[in-house]
Parts: sequence; C-alpha cells; structure tokens
Amino acid sequence: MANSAEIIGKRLYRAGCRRAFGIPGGEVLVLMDGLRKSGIEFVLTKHENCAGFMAEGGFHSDGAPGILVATLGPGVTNAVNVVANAFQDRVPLIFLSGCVDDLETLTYTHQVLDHSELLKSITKASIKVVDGAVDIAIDKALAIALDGQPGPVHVDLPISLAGKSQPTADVPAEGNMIVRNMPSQSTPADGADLETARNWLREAKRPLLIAGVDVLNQHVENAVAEFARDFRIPLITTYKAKGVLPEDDPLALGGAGLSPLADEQLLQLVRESNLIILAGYDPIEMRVGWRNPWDEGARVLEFCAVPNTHYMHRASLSFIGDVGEGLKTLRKGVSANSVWKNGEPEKVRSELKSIFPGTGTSDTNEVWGPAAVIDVVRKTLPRNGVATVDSGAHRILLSQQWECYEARGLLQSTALCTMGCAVPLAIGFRLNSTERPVVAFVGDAGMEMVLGELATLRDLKLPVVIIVFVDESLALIELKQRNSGLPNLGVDFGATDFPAVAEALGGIGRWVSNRDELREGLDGAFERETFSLLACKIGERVYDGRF
Ligand SMILES: Cc1ncc(C[n+]2csc(CCOP(=O)(O)OP(=O)(O)O)c2C)c(N)n1
Ligand SMILES: [Mg+2]
Repeated sequence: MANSAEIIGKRLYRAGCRRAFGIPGGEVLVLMDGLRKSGIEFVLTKHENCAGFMAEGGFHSDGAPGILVATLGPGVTNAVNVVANAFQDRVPLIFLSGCVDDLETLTYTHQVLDHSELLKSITKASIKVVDGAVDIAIDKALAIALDGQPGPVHVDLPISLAGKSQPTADVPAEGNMIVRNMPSQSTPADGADLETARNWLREAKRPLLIAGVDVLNQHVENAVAEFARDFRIPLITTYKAKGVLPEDDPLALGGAGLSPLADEQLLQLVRESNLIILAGYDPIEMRVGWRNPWDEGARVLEFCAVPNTHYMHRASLSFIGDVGEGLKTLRKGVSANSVWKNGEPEKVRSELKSIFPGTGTSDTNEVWGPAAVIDVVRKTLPRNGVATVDSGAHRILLSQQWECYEARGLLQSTALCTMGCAVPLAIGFRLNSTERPVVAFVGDAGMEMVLGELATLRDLKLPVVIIVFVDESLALIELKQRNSGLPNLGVDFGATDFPAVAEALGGIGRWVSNRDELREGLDGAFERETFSLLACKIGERVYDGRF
C-alpha cells in the first residue's frame, strides 16, 4: 500500500519529473517524503518565488513539468508571482501545496485562506485532492498543465490525506514517459481554406514568418526552420522563440518584443509583406505596436496551438493544431518562389546590426558599457551555452543584441516580465544540464531581490556565472520617469558591494570595469565548484537612445 504522497510522487516521476523546489512547512512534510521515496529530489530554496523559477529552468532543460512545493498560507501567497508568470509565459508548472482538512476549515483560522480562490485567475486549474482519487487528481493536473498551451496547475493536498493509504495505483515502470493528454498531431483539413492558403503561398512575393512560444511548446522548431529555409522566407521571432532559426542565419531577423527601435524596422517589413505566416505566435509577449500590425486587407495565415481569442490581431485564415504539421501540409504541391527581389529583409537585418552593434561577429564600438559586457560574454560563452536575463533596461538591449543559436538558448520572463527570474532560472537549468555553461544577466535591483538564492547556489555547488549590471538605479524606470518629465523619485539607490556578498555566501565575486577584467573573470568560471558573480560597473544613465 502506498500513501497519497507516494502516489503523487510516482505519477510525477512517471511524467519525467526528477526534482521539486520549495520551502517546507509542517503541512507538506509527508508530501515531501512521498516525493523522495518516488525518486524526486527536493531542492530547498530561500523563497517560493525563486523555487518556481528554478522549476521552470529545469523544464527548459528536460521538458518535464516543473514542481513547486509550498506550505499553506504564507507559502502559497509567496508563490503568487511565479504562478502568474507560468500562466502568462506558458510554463507547465505543478504547484503542490498543503492545506487543512475540510473539517478543520469550519473552526480553525490560523494561516487558513482559500488557496484555490486566490490562484483562480492565474492557474489553468486548481485541484483539491480527494480520498480515493489521488492518482486521478495528479494525472489530471499533469494533463491540464501540458494541454494546448502549457500553464500552471495547483494541487492542494489536505494534511491528513497525505499520509493516508490508498489502493496502489497502477504505475508502469518505464521512467521517462511524459504524460501527454494531447490530441494526436492534427493537420489542416483538405478543403477550400487550405487551397486558398496554398495559392497565397504560390503567389507570395514578399512572405514573412513570425514565430512564437508555441513552436517551442510543440517542439516543432525544426519544421519551422526547414520551412523558412526551403522557401527563403525571413523569420521574425518573439523573444521566447529566439533561436528557432540560428540567429546567424541570414534569414533570421532576430527577436521582436520590447524595443521601439527594432520594432520600427520590423513592423515596416510586416507592412510591406504580402503574406504573413504566423507560426505558434502568441502576442502575449508583445507591446502595443504589435496590435493589428498589418493592414486590413493583408493576407495572414495563422498556425496556432489554440484558437485566437486574444484579439490582439486578426488573421485571414487560422489553422489550429500542430504548427509543424500545418506548415508541412501547406507546402504540399507548392514550390519555392523567388522572393523579396529588392532585398528588403537583408537591409532590415543589417540596419538592426548597426542599431545594436555587437550582434554576432560584429564588434561594438563601445569601449565599455552594457553593450560591451554583452559582447564579451557572448563571444566567450560556447555556442551551446545558455543565458538567462532579468527584467530591466539591460534586458531590452540584451534581447536585441544577444545572438541565439538554438531555441531556449535565452530564458527570460517575456509575458509577465517580472524581475527576479534570471538567477533562479539559471540555477534550475544548470542543475539538469550539467554539461552546458549557464550565465545569468541581471540588473542590480533584480540581483538585490534574489540575493538569498546565492546561498542556494552555494549549497548546490553549481558553476553558474552571474553578470550584474551595476548602475545603482532601476534604469528602465528611471528612464521612463525622466522621459515623462517627472522628478526623480524612488528609482535610484545606494551602492552594494556585490562581490563581498557573493564571497560571504560561498561564491567568487569580482568587480569588473573593463573588457579585460570581464574576460579574466569569466576564465574558468564555468568549471568551478561554485558560482561566480561579476559585478560590472557600467555607470549611470547609460541606456538613453539605445533601444
Ligand atoms: C517584480 C517586478 N517589480 C517591478 C517591475 C517593474 N520594473 C521593470 S524593470 C525595473 C527596473 C529593474 O532595475 P534593475 O534590476 O537594476 O535593472 P536595470 O533596469 O537597471 O537594467 C522595474 C522596477 C517588474 N517588472 N517586476
Ligand atoms: Mg539597475
């Protein structure tokens, strides 16, 4: 006989999960023991919010849903931000919490709040486990988390149920099978719509592809890249989909999302295109400029995972299902055209490189500053290295300048755009991907938000490299405040000795104020037994006019 906690552990293990992240309270101890007995390692963090991002980092590495564990009351409330992030950023996250037994709720109030009600607007579902159907509850949570567009599912486990014996659920022995309750790959049906779409592809002289997060969720990166290459169609991606086509490919126009300077170039191309093909594109990552960015009469084909109910834009024809299969079906019987005869996409590509110098092999003319930092790290990090980046001015510059050579090569919060994600994302990813160098870029305020997790890094002995952009300011917000003509208020702050903090917490810390020092700091840092923090003094007010 297994108890409820063990059943939950076994089902999660079968779904590929190998780690759970969080902070315990008395109410989840039996649950944690059940996870451990099932082969799932518990990783203690300093904040539930960071635990959730570590779980997400692990998901980007192995594809298994992340697991976040929190105790009732304050544990759950501390997790709200990362659960909202998983919801907006389409991350399959199983959020396990303890709760008081139903009988208790009538007469006991200490730390008791309605978890499900609290999480309602930021989860795909919240399931309270009931006696006799523990296996169903957890399998259903997995199915919902992975279905359509992935997202967070909350599972509340009453304290006394956790240790209660359950009829042993049948769990097949094979290890890595991910439970996917998805419909089998669906292709556009034959018919008038498909014929119209094929004709448009035949006639397209200026076609353009825009790819988004669902290409990654459906694992159809190769199909999209192949389609782009075979038909010579330039590709714009969201920040999440950067690297679907290696960004040194001449067809790759880089990521779009937060930079008005990049948007100016890319949206012009969108307006000039006579066939826009959307591949797994979810505009939740985009700013207002991407609301209805094409003319009413434009030909727009949309291949999407779920129906377009966001109304951020409209498409002429929508094909819902497997994006890769959709593109394969579309191209049947259509041969490649010669396209963009005046070379507009190449012009945009080189214009973007001159706006954001330091992209790829080109050098920045900046001797020292944020672009120089990004430049040095990109050229030092091996091609298979993975970067994470936090929210702030540094991120907008980096997302444009950083060349990605594979999907999930740059991890960030692009829909909720929350601060405090880069360091824990890097930890979770590196924990799983022991062979890949991982670097986290973070602003000084973002770093101060998650300093405690340096102690987690110390305990895990991971060689994550952290690059802190030190400007003693919430640079992005300060810039907006100044541009709005508002007086300076609540955006600047005092100096922190980041290297000293890093050393005190068991890492290597260095101040860096030029390219050579940065290269020296990076030397050997990816092979250490601990983390390295390189605090880059970039000066104040350095982002004006840069993005
Ligand atoms: C949790 C959270 N709080 C506030 C914000 C709003 N915000 C966006 S960027 C930013 C400034 C971040 O400062 P820093 O980490 O130093 O990065 P910088 O802009 O200086 O590069 C703030 C406060 C946010 N995105 N997330
Ligand atoms: Mg800053």
